[in-house]
Formats: sequence, C-alpha cells, structure tokens
Amino acid sequence: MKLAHLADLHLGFRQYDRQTPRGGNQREADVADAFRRAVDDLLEQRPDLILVAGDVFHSVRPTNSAILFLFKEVHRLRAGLPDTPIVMIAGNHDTPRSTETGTILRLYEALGVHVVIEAAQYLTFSKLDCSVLAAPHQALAQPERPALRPQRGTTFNVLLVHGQLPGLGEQRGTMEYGGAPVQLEDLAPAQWDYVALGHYHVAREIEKNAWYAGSLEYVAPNPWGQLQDEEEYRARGKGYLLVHLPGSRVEFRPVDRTREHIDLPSIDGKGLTPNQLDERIAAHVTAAKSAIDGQIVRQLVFDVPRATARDLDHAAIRGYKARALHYQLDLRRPDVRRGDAPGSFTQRQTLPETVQTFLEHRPLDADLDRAEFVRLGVDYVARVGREGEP
Ligand SMILES: [Mn+2]
Repeated sequence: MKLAHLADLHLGFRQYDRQTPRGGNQREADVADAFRRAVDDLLEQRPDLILVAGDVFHSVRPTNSAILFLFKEVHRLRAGLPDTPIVMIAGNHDTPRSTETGTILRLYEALGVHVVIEAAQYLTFSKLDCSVLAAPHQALAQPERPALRPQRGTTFNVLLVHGQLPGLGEQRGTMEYGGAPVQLEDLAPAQWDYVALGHYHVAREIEKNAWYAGSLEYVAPNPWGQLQDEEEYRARGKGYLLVHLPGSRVEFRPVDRTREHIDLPSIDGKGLTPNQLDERIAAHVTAAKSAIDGQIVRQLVFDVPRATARDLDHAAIRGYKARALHYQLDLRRPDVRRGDAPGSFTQRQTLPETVQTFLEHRPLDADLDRAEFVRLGVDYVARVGREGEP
C-alpha cells in the first residue's frame, strides 16, 4: 500500500502586508496555493491513505476564508479519491487551550475525515489491513504520556504524531515553541511500519521508517534558518512524502511555491562608508540569481554603526522594498555577536529580545494583530526592567 504523509499546512498563516488583487493577504494565498498543488499531486498519485500530522491551521480560530478553502480542497480529495481514508490530528497550533473553545477541525468530519484532537486513538482500516495510532499534540502534552505501541491486529501499523524530538532545529531557531516533547523511545520506530511526524517544518529522516514531512511553505519560524537546515540535510525544499509499504520506501514529492526566499550573501560592513555600503547592497540586488521582484529577500550586513545606517540611501532601499514582496535589510550593530539569523539561539539575547522572539512565534488567533501584540509585550517587559533601575 501507498500512504501520503503531509504535515504543518498552517493554512491561514499571514505575513507582511502585501495584498492579493482580491484583498487577501498575499502570503496566506501562497500557503493556500502550496496546499492546492499538493492536492493536485495527491489526485494523480492516488495514495491508499492520507495522513495529516497536525498544524492544519495556523491558529485555533482560523478565518472564514481559510476554513472554506480547506473544505473545498478536502471535498476535492473526497470526490477524486472516494476510497482513500483521510486522518487529521491537531498540532499545537490547532489545539484549543480549553475544551470549551472546541475546534473547527471537527467540521471536516462531515466530509468523512477522521479527526483526532485530544486523546490518542487507534483507527483501523480493514480494507487496507492497516491500523493507525493517531496521537495529537494534546495526547503528548499530558504529564502521563501514553505508550505508543501497535495493537498488531492488522498487517500494517502506522503511528501518526505531532511532537518535538530533541535536538532538532536548535541551532538556527527553526523548531517552534510549544511542541509536546517526545523521545525516540516513546515512538519506538522499530515497532511500526512507519511513523509520520509533524511539528518540525523541515523534511527530515529520523529513522528509515520515521520522518518529519515538513511544512509545504516557509512559514515561521525563521525561514532563513529552514533554508540552511535543508542545505545541511540535503533536503529538497518543501513537499510531502509518499510512503510505500511494506519496507517503507519514502518518496519526497516536491510542491512548487509561488515565490522564492532569497538570502543574499551577507556583507561585512566594517569600515565601509555609507556610499560604499549602498554600492554593495545595490550590487547584491543586481547579482541575485533570480530577480528580486515579487520574492522574499534578506540582506544581512554585519558591523554597521548607527550613523552609517542612518546615512544610507533610503530611497534606493525603498525601491528594493517596492520591487520585492518583502525586502529585509538586516543591519547588525558592531557589538552584536554574529548569529546565523534573527532568533538564533547562538546569540545571547537581552530579556526584551527573548520576549520578542517568543511572541513573534507564539500561536495567535487569526484576528489578533501580531505586530501590535509583540510591541505591547516588549514594551511591558522593558517598562518593568526600567522600574528596577535606580
Ligand atoms: Mn507547525
């Protein structure tokens, strides 16, 4: 049999204030497009079983447009693959803090999706001679973690789980806060035909038969670090996994993205005049391997004194910002130790910086303004800090 393993769709994720012609958030549309392309590919590949390993939505209260979008796409899967069961578990992003809040994921049960939100649950698909133990975030976040072991009433036994294995994404801040910690011994990959993991956003083999599928788009945290993680693991961008059982041969199915993340080569600003730095920045824009227009671009510059930053050609920088979907000129002060990226844990951070990094990644309801939320949080911490001063 052939199963499809998807994870971390983060539908409804929003970023930057660029709008689509219809007035939606452009990045939200990008994330939706990636999933639509994955559905297109699923309809061609015709897996016998589809597993979605949590963080279906970016927030517990997604927008109506995100809810409707998923409804249409699941309906498309149901119509095209009527005999293929779909199993969805909740991740840390779509687990309500109180049970009374309820979860919109239940809506998709109306389309025949098997939705598992709280306790771990065995689902048996007798036609496939396959049983799935679905262990959502909530099940693993309990102090008493359930033993994740197969029942062995079927030929195939698959574990579907949303959790955080130690040691991943620590170097570049690419592991999200708030995941349920899980140990490899808890999962016991040798006991299973396959272990489908969600939570870490980079496709990653843990064991031959245990994988993180990764997200379908460069959603938070730290997409630049995710690119570096991919390079380290020789992962091939974003996509989902097609797993052939028995033997768990894993096939990565890349999913095209609407736009690229372009990390321009970093610049050492030490000793450069504002004019010289302007020239280097401009040269990198010109030399970018694909034009920056419509892309998401970062230019890191180390060792830039405040006065140099002030006297840069801000009109030119505004020009780059207008061309790209997002152009981030990341100027680091001379006293900041070199880290790979913002949010990198190798940097020593002040308390307000730590709070800022945390709040920037904390799951939020869709109707909250994150920039304002972060600003308020950092402001409160800074104020308390000042109160302690003489
Ligand atoms: Mn996630």
